[in-house]
Amino acid sequence: MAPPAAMFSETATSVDSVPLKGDFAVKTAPIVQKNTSKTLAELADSWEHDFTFAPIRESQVSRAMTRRYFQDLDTYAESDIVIVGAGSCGLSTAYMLGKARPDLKIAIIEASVSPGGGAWLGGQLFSAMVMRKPADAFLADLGIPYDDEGDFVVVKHAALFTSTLLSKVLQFPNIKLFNATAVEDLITRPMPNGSVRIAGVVTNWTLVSMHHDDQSCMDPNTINAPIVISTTGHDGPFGAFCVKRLVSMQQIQKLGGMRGLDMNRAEDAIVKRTREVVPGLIVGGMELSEVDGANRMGPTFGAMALSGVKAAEEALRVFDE
Ligand code: 48N
Repeated sequence: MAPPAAMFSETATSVDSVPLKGDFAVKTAPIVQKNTSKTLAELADSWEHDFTFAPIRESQVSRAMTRRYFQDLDTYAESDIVIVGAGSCGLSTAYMLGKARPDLKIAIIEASVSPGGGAWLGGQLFSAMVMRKPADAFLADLGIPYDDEGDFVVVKHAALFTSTLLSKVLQFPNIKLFNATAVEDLITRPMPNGSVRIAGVVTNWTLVSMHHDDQSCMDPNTINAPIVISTTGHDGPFGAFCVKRLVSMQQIQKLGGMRGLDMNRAEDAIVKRTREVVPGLIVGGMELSEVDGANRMGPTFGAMALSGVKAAEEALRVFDE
C-alpha cells in the first residue's frame, strides 16, 4: 500500500521513503545503505565523490530521543539514591557510588543545562584548579594528571577535572543524569516522634520551576528514593535548596549561614561534617556550610571531592543499615 502522499513533503526524497514506525508503518524494501560505516580515512576520500549521510526521517530522531528519556523517567521513578546537584561534590559522590554499587539505581538531578556547578567554568575566575592534599588521591583514582606543588596539586584546567569526572559518571549503566531539571520539593514520610524522614524528591523542568510566579504551576514529577544526597552548593538561584526547605518544613531550626573565607578551617569542616542531616537526607559540599555556618574556602576544591567520597560512604552506611 503506498503511504498517503499527504504524509510526505512535496519534494519527496529518498528520506521520505524511509519506513515509518507506529501507526504509519509502511512496508517498503529495506534501504540498502550506500554508505555503510566507514573509517575516517575512507571518509576523507569521499567528500567530493559519493559522500552522503544515511537517510533519516525527522520523526525517527524525535522518537529515538523521547523514547529513551521517558523510559529513563519510568525506570528512575523508583531510585535507590537521588543526588541533587551535579557540581563537584555531587559528581564525586556519584562516581564513588557508581564504582561501589553497580546494583543501585542512582538518579542525579541538575537544575542547570550544564553540569559541573562552580567547578565547571562559572565558579572560577582563573581556569587552573587547586586541590590540597590528600585530595590528590581522588584525582589519581580518576586518572587526571596534575602538577604536584608539595602540599597541594594543580589540575591544568577545571574543565579537565569536571569533564573527566562527568564522563566516568555518565558511563555507569546504573546512573542517570536529569539535567535542566530542578528539585523543587522533597517527599517526606512521618516519623514516630513527629519529625519526618526524606523519601524522595519532587522535580520539574528548571524553566518551569523558575516561572511558578508568572505561569500556572505545572504539576511536578516525583522520584521515590530511600536516600537523597543534597549537594546544591551555597549560592545561585537554587543554592542550598534542600537545607532551606528543611527550615521551611521546620525540620531544622535555622541555617548557620556560611562564614567568611578561611581555607584551612573550611575544607576540614566540610569533609568532617558531611553527614545525614535528617533521616534520609545526606548533605555534602558547600550546601553544608549553610547548615553549619562553616567558612567558605574560595577556589580550592579538595573538600568538594572528599566530601563526595564521604557522602557516598554515609549513603552506603545508611543503605546497608
Ligand atoms: O558547585 P556547586 O555550587 O556545589 P558543590 O558543593 O558541588 O561545590 C561547591 C564549589 O563549587 C564551591 O562553591 C567552591 C569550592 N567555592 C567555594 C567558595 O568559597 O566560594 O554545585 C551545585 C549544583 C549546581 O550545578 C546547581 O545548578 C545545582 O547544584 N542545584 C540544583 N540542582 C537541582 N535542583 C536544585 N534545587 C538545585 N539547586 C542547586
